[in-house]
Formats: sequence, structure tokens, C-alpha cells
Amino acid sequence: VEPSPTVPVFTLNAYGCQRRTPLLHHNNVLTDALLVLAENAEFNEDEGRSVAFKRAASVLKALPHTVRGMEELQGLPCLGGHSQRVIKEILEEGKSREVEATLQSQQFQAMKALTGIFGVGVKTADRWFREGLRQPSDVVDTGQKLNHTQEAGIRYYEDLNTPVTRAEADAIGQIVEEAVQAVLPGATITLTGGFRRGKPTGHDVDFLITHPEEGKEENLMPKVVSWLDDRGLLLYQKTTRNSYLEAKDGPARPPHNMDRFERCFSIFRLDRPHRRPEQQPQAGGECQAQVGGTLLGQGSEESRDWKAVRVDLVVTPASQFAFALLGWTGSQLFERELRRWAVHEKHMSLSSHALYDSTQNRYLRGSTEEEIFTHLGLEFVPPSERNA
Ligand code: TTP
Ligand code: MN
Ligand code: MN
Repeated sequence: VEPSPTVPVFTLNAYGCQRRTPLLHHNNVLTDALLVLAENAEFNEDEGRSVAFKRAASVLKALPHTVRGMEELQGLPCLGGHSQRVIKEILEEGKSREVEATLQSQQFQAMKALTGIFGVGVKTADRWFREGLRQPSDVVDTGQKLNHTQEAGIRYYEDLNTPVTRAEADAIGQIVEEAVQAVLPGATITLTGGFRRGKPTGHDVDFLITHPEEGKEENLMPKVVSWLDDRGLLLYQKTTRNSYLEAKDGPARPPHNMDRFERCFSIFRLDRPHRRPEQQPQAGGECQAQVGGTLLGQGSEESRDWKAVRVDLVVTPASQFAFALLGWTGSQLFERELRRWAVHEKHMSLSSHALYDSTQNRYLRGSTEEEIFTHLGLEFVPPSERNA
């Protein structure tokens, strides 16, 4: 059926990496709903269904207008039957019963609260849920056995569930810069992740660290971590050394969805600029009264002049920097779509370390993101348009 001429018709490419997806778009009502279902599918460990909802939401994010009728969806990729039913119901009734029921469900709410603890994944949260736990304070009250990461996750629950602002990210950047310069002059740091895509807030701050002279960056992470730790700036850190070269399947077969850089998952202790009480940010989250406050003795909000902030640090050799930058800028769906495009359309394997061409049986060099897009036969997508 030919669409009527009054209906705006836009066609979009099938892969998220072939589209430009800005941060601000025109279909939040629909995408918020679809992403609730995606998250719920994740909680039920249904990866396929979760990705399907995320792809559908991502297509709507890339549209240049607000969808007002189903006829406007003709010819768009990635909109499966289930997503279309949800969209239709919202367009016609204002909301989706399935989404409303999901948001109201005890399981969804508990899984959201429990996976919101740093170090707690879906499997652990699900086990706790089946044991009757509903919120982080229940984890404490029932004396669950926790690893060090989860202990930190509980201790700093409130802070870690308060969005990190761009100003806070920049303040962390200055500290990391100072640390890196102190232990290896000439090394550089680059802000990646959501902030590089232009997000005003994030759940953490992501940095790549490199040095223009290949090899100089080796064993840099422990030194940076010691420098920070000596100054009391780290509340938690877990460093993993580079395992790229020694890995069984590398470097000949780069892993498609993980990387092996020297990296550090950390929690920084960031000094707050002094503010008058009325300017204090209102911390959200149901558990603020119990967790992070009185239960674990973190101290009351007013008595603390610092904030716990999640920071990811990654050290990369100069030769792999562009791949790491592309791989750590995200969004997670954009990365997934890039790798899927590489494999299925180009017979290539893309990782945060390298790009391998299976037809030519060789690695393709890339010293900039632009070069990597060119190798992949894709138009360059700037970071601010990778919010797939
Ligand atoms: P995140 O920091 O998880 O996500 P984000 O920065 O896009 O969003 P937020 O603002 O909520 O922090 O991951 C950033 C990118 O890092 C993501 O695109 C994928 C990449 N990444 C890896 O390559 N390996 C990893 O182990 C992780 C956790 C992320
Ligand atoms: Mn991030
Ligand atoms: Mn991160």
C-alpha cells in the first residue's frame, strides 16, 4: 500500500551504526516504554528479546519527527510485532498495559533496585529476589555474603545511584590528568563513554590513557592507582592487567565483545565544592534513608563533603588507541551494531584492540576512528550521533 502523501515517510538503514542517533530525539514516550520492556527482558535473562526492544527503540530515536500514527512506521527496520503492538497501544490509548504492569511489578522493581548495587548482576539479584529480598537494605538486614565489590556497592549505594554531572566528570578528569602526568610525563587522558557522546550526566566516568610512544604505557596502571590511593582519592579499585597478548584466542582472534586492556574499575572520593544547604542536590532513590546513611555508617548527607563516583580507567598502547576510543565511546547498542555489521556485512572482526579482515587474513591499521569507519565501509558517525 502506498503511503498517503501527507504522511511523512523516512527510511532508515537496518544497522544502528549506519544511522545518526542524536542524544535528544522526538519519541521519548515510545522509547522509554520499549526500554522498560528491554530492561525487563534482561532481568529475565532473555537477551534476544532485550536486544530486539533496544533496536526498536533505537530506530525511533533516529527519526527526525514525533511518530503520531502507525502508518508512519511503514518501511522502518527492526520493528517487530511485539514492539509494534506496544507502539500502537501507546499511540491510541496513551499508554501500554504491558509496560504499566511491568513498572508496577514487584519483580521488576526489586530487580532494578538490586542490580543497582555496583557488583550485583542479574543472576545474583534474581537469586536474592527469589529468597524474598526486595531492596538493598534487605541485603544488609539478612546478612548476605558479599564480595568486596558488592560491599562497596552497598556502602556507596546512594551516591552511585545519583547521576554523575559533567562538572564532576571534568573534576575527576583533572585529578586523573595530574596522576598520569606525575607517573608518566607525556601520557594523555581522553574522556570517553557517554560524556564523549554529549550526555550531560552518566552512571560513571570513562577514561582512556595512552602515550604517543608505543610501549611507554606498559604497567602504567598500577602506578596511577598507587598515586591516587596514596592521596586517599580511591574508595575502591580493582585493577586487571593487560592480557591481550597472552590470551589463548588473541591476538589472532580478537574477542568480539570484550577487551583485555590494563584497566581499573574504581570508585573515586570526589570533594564536593562547598555549597549552601539549599543548593545541595536532592539525592534520589528509595533506600537513601537506610543504605549509605545510618545502616553502614557512611555518615549523614550534611556531614559529608565528598561524593563517591564510579570511574573506569583503561590503558591502551598508541597503536590500538583508535580502536579503544571507538570501542569505549559507545553507546553499548552502537558498539554491538558495529560488530554485527563487521561480521555479517564485511567478514571482519572488530574489537577495542583491532580490526581483522577474514577475507584478506590480515589486520587493518587504524590510527583514527575515521579510518576504521572507512575500513568498515561505513559513513563516519561523530560521537554525538552514536546515541543508538
Ligand atoms: P558504560 O560506562 O557502561 O556506558 P556509557 O558511558 O555509555 O553510559 P553511562 O553514562 O551510563 O556511563 O560503557 C561505556 C562503553 O565502554 C560502552 O560503549 C562499552 C565499553 N565497555 C567495554 O568496552 N568493555 C567493558 O567491559 C565495559 C563495561 C564497557
Ligand atoms: Mn560510562
Ligand atoms: Mn564505564
